[in-house]
Amino acid sequence: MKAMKNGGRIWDPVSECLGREELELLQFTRLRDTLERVWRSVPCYQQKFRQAGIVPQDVRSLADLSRLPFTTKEDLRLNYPYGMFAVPLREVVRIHSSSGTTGKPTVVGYNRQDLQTWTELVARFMTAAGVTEDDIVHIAFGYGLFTGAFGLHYGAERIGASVIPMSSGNTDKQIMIMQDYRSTVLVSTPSYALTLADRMEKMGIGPESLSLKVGLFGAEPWSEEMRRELETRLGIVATDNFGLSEVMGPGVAGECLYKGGMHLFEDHFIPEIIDPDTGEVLPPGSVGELVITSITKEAFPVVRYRTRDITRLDYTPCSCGRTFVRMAKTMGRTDDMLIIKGVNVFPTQIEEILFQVEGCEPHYLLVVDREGAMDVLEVQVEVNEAIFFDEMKKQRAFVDLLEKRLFSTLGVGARVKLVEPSSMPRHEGKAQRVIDRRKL
Ligand code: DLL
Repeated sequence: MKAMKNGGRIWDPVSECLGREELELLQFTRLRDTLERVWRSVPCYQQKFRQAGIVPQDVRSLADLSRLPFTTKEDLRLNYPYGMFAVPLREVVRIHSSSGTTGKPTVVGYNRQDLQTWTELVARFMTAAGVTEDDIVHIAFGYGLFTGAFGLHYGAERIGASVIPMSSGNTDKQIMIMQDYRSTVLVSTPSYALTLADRMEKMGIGPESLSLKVGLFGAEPWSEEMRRELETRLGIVATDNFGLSEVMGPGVAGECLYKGGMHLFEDHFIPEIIDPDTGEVLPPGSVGELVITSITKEAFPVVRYRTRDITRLDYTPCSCGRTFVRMAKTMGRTDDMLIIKGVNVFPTQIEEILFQVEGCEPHYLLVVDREGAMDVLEVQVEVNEAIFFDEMKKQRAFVDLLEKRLFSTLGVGARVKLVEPSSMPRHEGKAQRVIDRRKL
C-alpha cells in the first residue's frame, strides 16, 4: 500500500486495499449468500428469478450476475411498504425512506448488523476525506426519514469526531454555531453549502472567521466548477460522496483527497454500468446507468438495482492506495436528463458553462416549455449587480456570449434570461433546478 502524499488515513486498510482477485472471490461468496437470502425471503425476487428462468445456484461466477433480472423503483413501489424486506419486521431497528418526489416514497429497513455496516462505510469515506477524531462535524442535512443526516452522524461518531446534529434550515443560526462551536467539517448538500456561503458574504463573515477545513457534500449532482466555488468561498477542501436510500443511504462511495472519483465500496456493493435503453452491460470505462447489487445487507438487500444515475467507473489505480473502483461525478439521473429537440442535456452541463462565465452567480433554473411543436429551453441565471444594472447593449452582449457558449457545448439552442442578484430561491436540501412545463 502506498502512503498518501497528502496525509490521508485509511479507515480499514485490509478491506480497502484488497487485490482484485481476492476482492472478486469475496464478492462472489457474498453475492451467493445474498441471492440465497432474497430467494428464500422475498417473494418479489423469487418470482422475478423464476420468470427469468434462473435460481441462485445457477450463478457460478460474477459474470453470471448479468443473467439476473434488474430491480427497479417500480418493484419497490409495488411492494410498498415492507414487501421487499428479507427479515421479519421485529428484527428491523431503523426505517428510512427516499424523498419520494413522485408517488409514494420507498421504505427501507435496517437490522442491527446493517446499521453497523452503514456506520463503518460512512466512517470509511469520511476518513478518506480527511476527517479524524479531532474534528468537529457540523451536520446540516435534515434529520428525519432522509438517510443523509443519520448516516453521516453515526459515521462521524464512529471515527470519534464531535458531532453537531444541526439539521437543515435556519441559516443564520447555522453560521453562528459554526463560528462559536468552531466546526471544522461541514456536511450538507453542495447547494446548501452555497446558500451558507452567500449568507456569510451578506453578513460580512469571511471564511477566515470560521474554522472549517473540510466539506463533505453529496445527495445531489454538482459540477467541478461548483467544487472550486465552494472551496474558495468557504476556505475548505470539498469532497463528494454518493449513495441512495434504496442501496443504503450515504456510504456507497466517497472521494479520497485525490478527488479523482468516488471509491465505491466493492466489498459491500457490486457495481455495473448498463445502457439505460437496452439494459446491456457496458465495458469498463463506458458512460451509462449505474446498477448496484448489495452483497452484505440483511434487512433490505437489492439485486441489480437500477439507480438511474449516469456515471462511469474507473478501474485504474488511485494514488491513495485504495483498490476500489472510482465512480465519476454523476452527470445526473436519467429522469433529470432533458431531451430538447432530441438532444440530451443534463443540468450539470449547463451549470459548468455558467460557472465559467465571469459575472454569473452560481444560482440558476432551467425552464423547459413547448412553443407549438418546438421545445424551448430557458436558462435563468442570477448575475452580479454590475451586469444586471448595466446598459442594455452590454447586457445584450453578455446574453449573446452565454447563448453562444451554451449552443457550442450542448449542441442545442437555449434562451438566457438574466435575473436580479439574490432573487432566486435558495436551497436547504436537494436543489430543484428544472421546471419542465411540457410535463405539467
Ligand atoms: O441522497 C443519500 C445521500 C445522502 C448521499 C447524503 C450522499 C449524502 P436519496 O435521497 O435516496 O439518498 O437520493 C439518492 O441522490 O440516486 C442520486 O441521484 C442523488 N445523489 C446522491 N449522492 C449524489 C452525489 C441520498 N454525490 C439520489 N452526486 C441518487 C450526484 C447524488 N447525485
